[in-house]
Amino acid sequence: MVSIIGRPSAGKSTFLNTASGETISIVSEIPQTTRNAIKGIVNTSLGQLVFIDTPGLHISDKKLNLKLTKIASDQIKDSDAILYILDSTREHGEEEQLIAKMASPFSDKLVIAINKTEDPKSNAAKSHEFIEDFFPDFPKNRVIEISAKDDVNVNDVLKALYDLAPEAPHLYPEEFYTDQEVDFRISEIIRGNAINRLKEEIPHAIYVTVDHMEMAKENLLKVRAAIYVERDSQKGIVIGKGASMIKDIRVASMKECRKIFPYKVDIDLQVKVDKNWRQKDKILNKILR
Ligand SMILES: Nc1nc2c(ncn2[C@@H]2O[C@H](COP(=O)(O)OP(=O)(O)OP(=O)(O)O)[C@@H](O)[C@H]2O)c(=O)[nH]1
Ligand SMILES: [Mg+2]
Repeated sequence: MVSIIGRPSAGKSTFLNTASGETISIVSEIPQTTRNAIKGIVNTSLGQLVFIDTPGLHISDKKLNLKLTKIASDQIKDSDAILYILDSTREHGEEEQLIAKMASPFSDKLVIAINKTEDPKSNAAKSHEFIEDFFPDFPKNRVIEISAKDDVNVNDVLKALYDLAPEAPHLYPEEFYTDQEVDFRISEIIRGNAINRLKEEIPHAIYVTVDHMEMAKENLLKVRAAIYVERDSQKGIVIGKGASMIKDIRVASMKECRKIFPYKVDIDLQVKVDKNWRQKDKILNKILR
């Protein structure tokens, strides 16, 4: 069991998708895209690694952020190894220091990946300095420069993790690449398509529910789902002019489902308002599993 940790937008979900060769976890430019501890399973000739993609750790005292941070910190203790991903295109500020401090007691089971090194803005030398400051005497072979997006050195990270992993029977059958239920995957696909089309404050203001699923035919799953926003004014933005935005989200989500499920998925998608849901424990407990 490997927990992936790092700041929001460091590339944790991108790493998981590249390592597994599947779209397990949604990726976007918007920080704090991942909200749940999502499992991705990687099987190679060396064995099985079960990754837990955690929400990016972010300093804030807002309820949603506190819950996200707790999800990540709970995972660290329970895992056999930790993959800490640093974004080498950004300054390593206070937030990064807090994560490094949180990870430092676990340096025996840690692999550090310096990500986005293919980007012209990358400053890997600075990242190495940062690592030397916070993890003195850390083994050099467990610090790896990568590009999660372009699949550079991702295999080397896997090898370093296999070296740390205990020998044990497989936790999942080899054909599994995630443990997510169908309804959760569909709701994440819809959320991913929504946040990648919406800008500014909207991505954080949405959550998605799948309210009903039914195999209508042998090869057709019918789904009723809803995108919730926080305010009436946001509803119009998600629906779009002449309902064009919601239609785009629906069609793209159905296409994506078609690629991963062995049947067609027909989605009936509505937009609803749940005022200030980010402050409601009941909703947070439902969507942050
Ligand atoms: N240039 C470059 N961009 C990357 C790389 N890996 C990820 N990104 C981009 O960084 C952004 C964030 O990626 P995610 O994988 O969603 O990051 P995350 O760490 O899972 O973020 P949260 O879930 O919000 O914590 C996306 O726009 C990715 O395309 C990389 O190797 N190089
Ligand atoms: Mg993520």
